[in-house]
Amino acid sequence: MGKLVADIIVETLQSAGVKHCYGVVGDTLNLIARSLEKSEIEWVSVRHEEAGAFAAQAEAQVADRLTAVAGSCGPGSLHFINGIFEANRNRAPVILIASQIIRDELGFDFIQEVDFKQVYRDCSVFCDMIHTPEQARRKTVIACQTALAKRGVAVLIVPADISASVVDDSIPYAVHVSRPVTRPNDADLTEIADILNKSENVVLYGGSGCQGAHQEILAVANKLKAPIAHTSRAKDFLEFDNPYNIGMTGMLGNEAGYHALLDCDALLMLGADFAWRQFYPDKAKIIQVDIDPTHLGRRHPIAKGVVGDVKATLEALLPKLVERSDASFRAAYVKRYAEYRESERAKVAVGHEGSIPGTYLTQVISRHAAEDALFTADDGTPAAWAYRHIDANGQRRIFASLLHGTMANGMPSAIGLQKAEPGRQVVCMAGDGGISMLFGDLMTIVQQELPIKIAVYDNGKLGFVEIEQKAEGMLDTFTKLKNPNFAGVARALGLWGQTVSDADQLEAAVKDWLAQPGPALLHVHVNPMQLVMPPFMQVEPTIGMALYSTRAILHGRGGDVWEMVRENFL
Ligand SMILES: Cc1ncc(C[n+]2csc(CCOP(=O)(O)OP(=O)(O)O)c2C)c(N)n1
Ligand SMILES: [Mg+2]
Repeated sequence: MGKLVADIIVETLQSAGVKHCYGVVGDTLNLIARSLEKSEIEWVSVRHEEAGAFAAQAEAQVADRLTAVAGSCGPGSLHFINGIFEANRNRAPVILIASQIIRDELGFDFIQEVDFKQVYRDCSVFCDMIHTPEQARRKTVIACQTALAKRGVAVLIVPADISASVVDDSIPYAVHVSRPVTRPNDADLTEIADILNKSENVVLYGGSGCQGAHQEILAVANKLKAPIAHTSRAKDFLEFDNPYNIGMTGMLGNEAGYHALLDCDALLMLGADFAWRQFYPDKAKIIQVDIDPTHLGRRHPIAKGVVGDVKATLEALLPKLVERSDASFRAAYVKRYAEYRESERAKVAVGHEGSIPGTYLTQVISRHAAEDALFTADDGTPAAWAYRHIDANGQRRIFASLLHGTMANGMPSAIGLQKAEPGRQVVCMAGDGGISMLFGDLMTIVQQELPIKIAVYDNGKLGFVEIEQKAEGMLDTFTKLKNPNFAGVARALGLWGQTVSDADQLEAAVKDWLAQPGPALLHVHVNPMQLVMPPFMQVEPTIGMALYSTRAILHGRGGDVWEMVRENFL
């Protein structure tokens, strides 16, 4: 008996583990929509496809399962693009069903014709069209399997006449996903152990590949008396219950993490692909362990690179390491980190005249949020504050756009997290620029009845960019935002909404906001001049700030300079 191709596609998605499909329906997608409606997959209508892709990648990451998005032909499926880049860079298994005009019209510049294969080639691990109805099951299977196995986005282009076809579907192609345990061979492990055993001061540097390897990393750090630095993406996995932690390096990092990496003799990089080359040591021997062979030595020259899961590799390496007794190197950096934390904590306080610095708001949120809360943070100052001031505890997770670096990721990613984890508290830290970019999807939150808690960090500007401009010695250019009362807008859309401008009222407002049973938006006027300070004072930004200050004063804006100095240094 024949079967409708739309049904075959949806059945295959379901068998591959898809629980939600995010998108906007339309013409070429209608038959697939009908099949989805009959299936166990839940359709989540979004207002902008980009938001759907952000949601899907967040769900795919937190639930570790394939998640779908689907769009109509032309602009419908094109709109996903930025979220698809985010998904693919985050190694989130996502499948995009990009419906297409009928095959007979392809290649003649038909209305809404877009060559999705060209468009999505650079942001996917699989991108192909179902060319004939007969290959529908096999191609959908291989799309799902590739997304899951290679961890990224599969784009499946489906012409409308193909979804409407009926074919014999008797060949049992099915999705197979295997999760092998990978570790380097014994000779490589011996070589690594030799380098580490002979080096005086060793630092461990963990990236997102350290998920699930907390115990093994601590065991290695214990034997080598090594401090543990980490990337932002590894904060969730390495900061908690870790007496050897020295925090992050990089622009969001701290001086202990930064200097330890530069001062060590051997650096053991574990599942870390940190992109900024200036933060790598030049004199140390670098050993890199990564599950992706293409990552080895691609940021900085290394002494030895091996392919493996961090957990399995360290388990096998441990017996080869010689236990040390001298922990003075580690102790020095752990102490430096503790002092940094203490001084940072002391700096984070109510601003002048009861104003609210973004850092202070973040600490208050961290104090009152649930122990197992899931956080999202918009690119911009919210992400910087989240990584510096949300306390990790092994249960909490932070999702920010660290690899793609896109604005507006926060609120829609929260949608995916809440769909995946209905019982957990989901908190979004949004920028005023970020939230406005995909504002329409606040309505998705209401329509889906998702109890997401959104804090809008309203500094009246594209703050992070303004900081960059000042560091380059520029006056702020095109960064001002004329904002509405976000709480009023939220209420008009059906969320709970409240505005806070006074630090005195912040604590109570945050508690009230987090206690709301439904979706709630807290609009907070934060200090507009707060700077994100790097872990060291570089010469260029310092000169840049001086130049900015001189120019601002010459343009009669001495008040702005005073405000900046007062918010950050006094
Ligand atoms: C889609 C996109 N457009 C532009 C940028 C450049 N950019 C990075 S951060 C930022 C400012 C974000 O402003 P806001 O959301 O208000 O956060 P703030 O830094 O002010 O707290 C901009 C414009 C980007 N990263 N992504
Ligand atoms: Mg802003």
